[in-house]
Amino acid sequence: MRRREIKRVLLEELGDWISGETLAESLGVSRAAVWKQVQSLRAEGYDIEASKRGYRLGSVPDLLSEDLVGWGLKTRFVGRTIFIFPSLTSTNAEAKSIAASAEEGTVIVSEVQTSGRGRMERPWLSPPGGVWMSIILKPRIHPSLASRVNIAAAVAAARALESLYGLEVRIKWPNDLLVGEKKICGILTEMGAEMDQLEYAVVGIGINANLDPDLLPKEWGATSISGELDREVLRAQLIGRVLEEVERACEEVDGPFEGLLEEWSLRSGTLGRRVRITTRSGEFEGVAEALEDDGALVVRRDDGDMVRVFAGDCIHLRAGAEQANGVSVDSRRLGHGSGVGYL
Ligand code: BT5
Repeated sequence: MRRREIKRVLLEELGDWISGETLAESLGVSRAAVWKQVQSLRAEGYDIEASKRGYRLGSVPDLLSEDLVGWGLKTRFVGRTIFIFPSLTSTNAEAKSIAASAEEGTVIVSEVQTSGRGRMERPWLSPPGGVWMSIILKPRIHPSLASRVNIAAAVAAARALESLYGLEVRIKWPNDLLVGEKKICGILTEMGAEMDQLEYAVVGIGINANLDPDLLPKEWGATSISGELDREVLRAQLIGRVLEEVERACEEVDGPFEGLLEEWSLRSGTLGRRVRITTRSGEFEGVAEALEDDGALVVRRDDGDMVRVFAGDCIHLRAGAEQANGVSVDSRRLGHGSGVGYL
């Protein structure tokens, strides 16, 4: 506890000297006790200088701890309870096991996942250095609108990567974040529901933060933040920013949703693009035209038919003449009348 307190005070004064006496007094311990805790913080990797002027925290290591993630976190409920594990099979599995009774906003983070999952039971490789986390949300919405949570999470993660690192991130329907054509983040939202209300949504977010993209199979076309920036980032800070953005975006999930839908559309790398869609009932090509507020992607098939796709895979084909600039994001203009099929 004392170590945690000392860490908190040093973090608050990051880069500035604080005397041993002040530290000892404010924490009600002896100066010798402060020194002992400083030694063990150093052993954890904290760069703490000591001189006649006292102590100074020079830099923060890329460690994941509840207090580093929670430090300065500006949220009302998301991330107020955080559990960090050295290893889990999957943060989504852990989150689902406690979701029904957990407080809304509870977050599960793991340094590695031994059995990380993508959609349709596909594997999600989760070595050390990444951000693998799940957030338990409980929006008061009908289960048919659960995709809104996924849309909000994608926008939130994109905002976080852009605002912290200036990365130009595009959203690929339904749940990938890409830099260029390379996947940097995947999102898996799972839910529990009653007949007429969502009980919980577990939003699993995997971000390739500090990892060498060459460790991932080349055919996946993946990248990482450190690969793009050529430097490592502080994952605790990244998690904090994602949590803040998730809370902000989620405020819109059970209200008017047009704003988020529009932002998703503007950040989309899929709309206006020629795509190949694979669903359980088959495969077809066309041009992605719009996203609807239930998460459906509207695709204009080559025969002119409009198809609404709720679940499936989407491959971006060549960026050619079909790449529309300023695609209309008003999905209502498509209507629900004849010519619009469902998949
Ligand atoms: C996704 O699925 O993109 C959702 C991934 C969600 C991962 C998070 S991590 C925290 C939480 N806990 C979990 O167990 N999962 C969530 P999908 O669209 O189905 O993409 C899966 C495909 O992405 C795989 O078949 C691979 O081709 C590729 N892939 C696997 N690991 C990757 C990685 N680290 N980076 C980029 N691509 C990867």
